[in-house]
Amino acid sequence: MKIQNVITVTALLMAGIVNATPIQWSSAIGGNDHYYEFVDDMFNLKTWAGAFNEAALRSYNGMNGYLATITSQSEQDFLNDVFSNVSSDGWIGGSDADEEGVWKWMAGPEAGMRISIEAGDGFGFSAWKSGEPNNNMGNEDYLVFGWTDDLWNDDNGSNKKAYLVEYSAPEQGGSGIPEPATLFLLSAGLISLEYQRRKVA
Ligand SMILES: [Ca+2]
Ligand SMILES: [Ca+2]
Repeated sequence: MKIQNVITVTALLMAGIVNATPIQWSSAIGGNDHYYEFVDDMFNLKTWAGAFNEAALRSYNGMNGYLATITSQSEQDFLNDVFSNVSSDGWIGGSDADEEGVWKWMAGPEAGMRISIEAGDGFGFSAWKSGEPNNNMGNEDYLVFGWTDDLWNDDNGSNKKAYLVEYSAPEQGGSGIPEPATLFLLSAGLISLEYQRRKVA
């Protein structure tokens, strides 16, 4: 192998997997004490549903992981600040797959909580890019955080490199078992993975 190729491969390997220690949004600075981890792995592309399932299987210091829910401007600002060096778009936990135009958080303590789609609609926080959500091609039901402009877009859910995990203690509502109503738990695959996790826990 040419030396140039070796250098290229080594650089790709070093750049390929960014898996830092989760970072806490501590109550000392007005946070919720949850931890956040940006999982960026070019060798393991994930659909939104795949990222949803992977996040639910992660844990940190006894806290359960889930695809992140960003429910306030201060939470959004904290994440923008902490992950300011991130350049990959990453899945977060919102979807309108159940009902077109009805955006909800699908995971974590806020599972089922509505997400605002326009100012004044009376629902929770959102940080959409201008013109989003646009349900482009009639087929965009999954929420992605765009780290170049720190704003959100609805996307068709196909493969991306990265996703954002949030961790919270069970008493904070961070159950490792997503809401039964959550469509994706009902897939045999996730039930099987959950079973395996319990066996090793
Ligand atoms: Ca959250
Ligand atoms: Ca869109």
